[in-house]
Amino acid sequence: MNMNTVLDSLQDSSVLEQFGHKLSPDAPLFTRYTGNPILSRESWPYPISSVFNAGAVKLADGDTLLLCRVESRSGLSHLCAARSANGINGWRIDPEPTLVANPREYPEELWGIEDPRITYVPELEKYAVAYTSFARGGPGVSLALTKDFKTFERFGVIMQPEDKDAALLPRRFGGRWALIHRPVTTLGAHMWISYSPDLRHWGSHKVILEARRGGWWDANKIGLCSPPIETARGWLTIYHGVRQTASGSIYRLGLALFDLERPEICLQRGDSWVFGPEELYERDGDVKDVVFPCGQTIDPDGDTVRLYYGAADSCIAMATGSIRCLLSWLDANSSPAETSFS
Ligand code: BMA
Repeated sequence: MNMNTVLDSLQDSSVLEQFGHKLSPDAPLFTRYTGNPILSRESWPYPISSVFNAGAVKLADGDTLLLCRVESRSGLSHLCAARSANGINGWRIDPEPTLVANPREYPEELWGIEDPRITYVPELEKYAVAYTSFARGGPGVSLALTKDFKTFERFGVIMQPEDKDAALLPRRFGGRWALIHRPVTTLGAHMWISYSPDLRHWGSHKVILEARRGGWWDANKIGLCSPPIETARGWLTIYHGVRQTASGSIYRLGLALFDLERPEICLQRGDSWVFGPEELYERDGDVKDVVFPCGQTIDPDGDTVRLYYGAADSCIAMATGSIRCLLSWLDANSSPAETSFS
């Protein structure tokens, strides 16, 4: 992908219009696939309760792989891989669970494993899967490496409870790996970054994005969605904000941009949400009013993002967006992080 060419044309509104995206704050930045949902309980080769919140990656052979959170009828979750040549239909789903909790060796997985985020790490020639492990102490962050999504090298819990919504960045910064995650501390439910020399020992923890307060759409609780997208201008990051209302919470998505070489620095943060529950499959289900992406793939044009998201904790849907348009929207609709009236 030639990101410079992409950015040269950023200011050219005709290019943006070609992609069907307008820059008005009200214009949708993501377009839902008309055949949504793309995967649901009925698609599964074995009995399940629901399938949602999938990590996503484009494999070397061109297939799209979704590592789906599957909730079985016990209520506990495991992960199951689905592969497709076009990333939309024709899914080949593993006939049995792909990665299951192993509480005997990893007691932090007693109540299942959830919400994987996948990062391909060129230095290791492996995929890193950061997922939520759930047990008596609450949710924590666990890590596993894999080459083929058949066998996994487990690292166990790398961030103790209460912590979730984690993804590894694909390369080192000053020799150290970087993990974005969302611990809940007395400070609140904010996004943090931590660094490690070996993927096992983590430190240099810093808050990188705070939940706003009061009436904001992303007040009190935010978290990383899919792994940040590397662009020439920085790490383009989709995060969720949880709005508490009298009739429950609403999970919506916002955008932020972090410095390419110092990913703890937030360069821009959007002033409003850019995607939220609207369609029936997002508004109604096991948990109402939830859109929850854990992964995306980028098309060969280097610009089109396919966002895979769990809808209402009941099925998996897909929406497309344009990296150029998302960055341009941030330019037009963000304030510096420190002046965000929180
Ligand atoms: C979050 C996570 C997600 C879930 C969402 C809505 O806290 O547990 O897995 O999709 O809540 O229920």
